[in-house]
Amino acid sequence: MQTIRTVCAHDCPDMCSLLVQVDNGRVVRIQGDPDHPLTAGFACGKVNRDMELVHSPERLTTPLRRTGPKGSGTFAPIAWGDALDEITARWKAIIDKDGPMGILGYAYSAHQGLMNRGLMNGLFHALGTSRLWGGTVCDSCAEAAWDSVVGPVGGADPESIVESDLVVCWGSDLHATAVHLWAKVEEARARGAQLIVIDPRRTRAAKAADWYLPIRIGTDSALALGVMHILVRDGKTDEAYITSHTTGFDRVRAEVLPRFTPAYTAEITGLTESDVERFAAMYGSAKKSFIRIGFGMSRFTYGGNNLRTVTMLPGVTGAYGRYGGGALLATAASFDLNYNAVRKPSGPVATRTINHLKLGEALLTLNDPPICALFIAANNPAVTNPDTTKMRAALARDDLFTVVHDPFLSVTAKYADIVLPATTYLETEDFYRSYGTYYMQYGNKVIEPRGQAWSNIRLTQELAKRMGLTDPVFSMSQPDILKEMFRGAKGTAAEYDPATLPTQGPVSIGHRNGQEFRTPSGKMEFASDTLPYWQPDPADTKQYPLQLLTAPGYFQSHTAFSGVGFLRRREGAPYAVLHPDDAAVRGLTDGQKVRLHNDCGEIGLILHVRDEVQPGVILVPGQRPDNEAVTGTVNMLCADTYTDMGEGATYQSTWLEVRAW
Ligand SMILES: Nc1nc2c(c(=O)[nH]1)N[C@H]1C(S)=C(S)[C@@H](COP(=O)(O)OP(=O)(O)OC[C@H]3O[C@@H](n4cnc5c(=O)[nH]c(N)nc54)[C@H](O)[C@@H]3O)O[C@H]1N2
Ligand SMILES: Nc1nc2c(c(=O)[nH]1)N[C@H]1C(S)=C(S)[C@@H](COP(=O)(O)OP(=O)(O)OC[C@H]3O[C@@H](n4cnc5c(=O)[nH]c(N)nc54)[C@H](O)[C@@H]3O)O[C@H]1N2
Ligand code: SF4
Ligand SMILES: [Mo]
Repeated sequence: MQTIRTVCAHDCPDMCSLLVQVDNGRVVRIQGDPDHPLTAGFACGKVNRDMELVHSPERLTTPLRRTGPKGSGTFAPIAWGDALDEITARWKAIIDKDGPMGILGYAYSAHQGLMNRGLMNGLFHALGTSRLWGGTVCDSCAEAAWDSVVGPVGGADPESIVESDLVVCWGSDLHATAVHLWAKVEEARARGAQLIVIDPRRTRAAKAADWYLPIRIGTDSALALGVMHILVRDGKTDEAYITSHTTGFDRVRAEVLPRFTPAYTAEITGLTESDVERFAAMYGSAKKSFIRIGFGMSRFTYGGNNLRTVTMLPGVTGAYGRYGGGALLATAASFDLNYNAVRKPSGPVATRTINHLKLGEALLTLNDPPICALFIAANNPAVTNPDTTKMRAALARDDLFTVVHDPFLSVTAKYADIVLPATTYLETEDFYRSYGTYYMQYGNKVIEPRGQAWSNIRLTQELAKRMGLTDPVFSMSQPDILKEMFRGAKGTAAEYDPATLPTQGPVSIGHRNGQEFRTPSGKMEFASDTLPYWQPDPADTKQYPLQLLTAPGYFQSHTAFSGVGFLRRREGAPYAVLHPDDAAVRGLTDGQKVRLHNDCGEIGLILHVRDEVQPGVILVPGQRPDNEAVTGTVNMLCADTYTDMGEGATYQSTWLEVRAW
């Protein structure tokens, strides 16, 4: 029996350090590393079952070539050499005929390792293919909104939360998406901090909070403005901080806040006037208020405005200046590593960029040249992209040569011409920096690849060689690539020696200096382009009565764990949650099969009737593959329209009706 330390590579802000026990080449136990201050000795309920993921009987073991229609999932095994010959021959033919822009290839976020993800994108960058603007399905709106206020820089250190006196968990279900931060919240509460949860769903975190505010979906900017109104009215603003560290507040104060009276705020948000008053009073009197902002509030037409307005609150009270206070959306922007060494080793400065959430649209409509070859690693857009019906129609194109690299036969892989078996993170070596904490860490390989699986790195380097690329990173070992990422690195990260990192365990670049602002003015900006506002969502045409709320599953993360039978059963059959009043008027009862439908499509799920959501809202947790549901998947109901900032996905600007199946 051997214990090996590695890093969890799943798309999760915690980026845990893990201790993995291996016996005879098999993973037998996974625990959290007690020497990582945030992991603090425990892994989440998904990852402590990752031996079932890595040894799942559903893993792909060999490359496959399609033998039936696209989408049918009928394949025959082929040899790696034959698969690679076919891929490179097809790519070279397209490049000869149309140039490299006829190809689109990418790796997305299911492997968070900087090399397993970055180097694969570097391959397509070097080839000069069309490029994916990844992440518009996730955080591009939230990031643009945050950056407009604070600049491209990380937020408050999650470890500082233990010194906070008021924690506001705003649009983020820490019980699902950041359990280790939750543990810190509990520590803060033990020292006297209050916890407020603001979420349209009565989440597990909400149930455990000191106070839960069941906000109406999509109205967060109104609440933030209402709070500012009261802080100004009651003289609770920190004028010295506002003057020295921020710009634009005078305009917000004069032109926006007068309208956001407690009564108007209550009317928009669905909260009571006294709740708005009480929240503002608590926020205004806290010295070190810490807001954990989640992406949930950004997934609407005006989601960017929602998130940026919430981001402004700590500027009004000066909490941004105090350790233990401020706001945290993400941290990744503060790791100033030389990412280009892997992501952009060579290749033209610009080619053609395709928005991730419009992938289906691009495959169906782009010309000059059309996209004739698609390569996807670590992403399952046939389930997780909005308008999955369009996405699948695009993947079904007969003249599209599609390669999917994945440990499992995902729904997307079923549309591929060639499927390549990928390793999981436990079978690779990589370097990680968290997006929700300030830790970086080198992750060791724990076991040899299962079956004939190849890591993203190995596949990238082999494809690069066959395509004639000569950039040195395509033939370097991981420790050597790491050195390239630190060449030209800046800030605190640059103080570490890449030669010693592989054996060093977790290291933090966190500090106690208060929020840094990387805006054009160098200050926190209340009015970058436009003033903050609240407006009703134009996607609500009043044709359908229920608004969609999507939230992470507790035992699933998108589709990444769908190969683990235990977790599938824990999560249960894909379901929708309706308030008892809405169920009663439709004559629907708990446990029955229902049909959710709108102009985009229809799906079949199991109904749960609970007051976990407010009337007028229907919650569908996670994005589950069709074969687990009665029929279909939630993104068949969502349009591929853009948010106001960052061209992100608007999953929740979706209205629908529900009927008995
Ligand atoms: N278990 C689990 N963990 C995960 C994931 C998962 O799917 N499952 N996904 C991972 C990934 S890729 C990401 S990006 C992160 C995302 O993690 P988070 O940033 O936490 O974001 P979301 O998943 O968008 O939603 C979080 C919460 O926002 C709430 N919400 C929705 N609309 C609104 C609104 O209008 N206002 C407010 N105040 N709240 C709202 C939802 O009810 C939900 O509780 O989590 C990661 N971790
Ligand atoms: N309705 C709705 N839709 C959403 C969201 C929502 O809140 N609501 N959230 C969005 C968000 S935040 C995100 S980030 C996206 C996530 O969307 P996806 O990126 O599609 O996430 P997964 O379903 O986890 O798919 C990742 C795939 O990568 C594979 N994989 C895992 N590890 C590796 C590896 O090491 N190498 C390779 N090659 N493959 C690997 C997994 O088996 C899986 O098939 O979904 C978005 N979709
Ligand atoms: S909490 Fe997140 S980082 Fe930690 S083990 Fe679970 S998925 Fe991995
Ligand atoms: Mo995400």
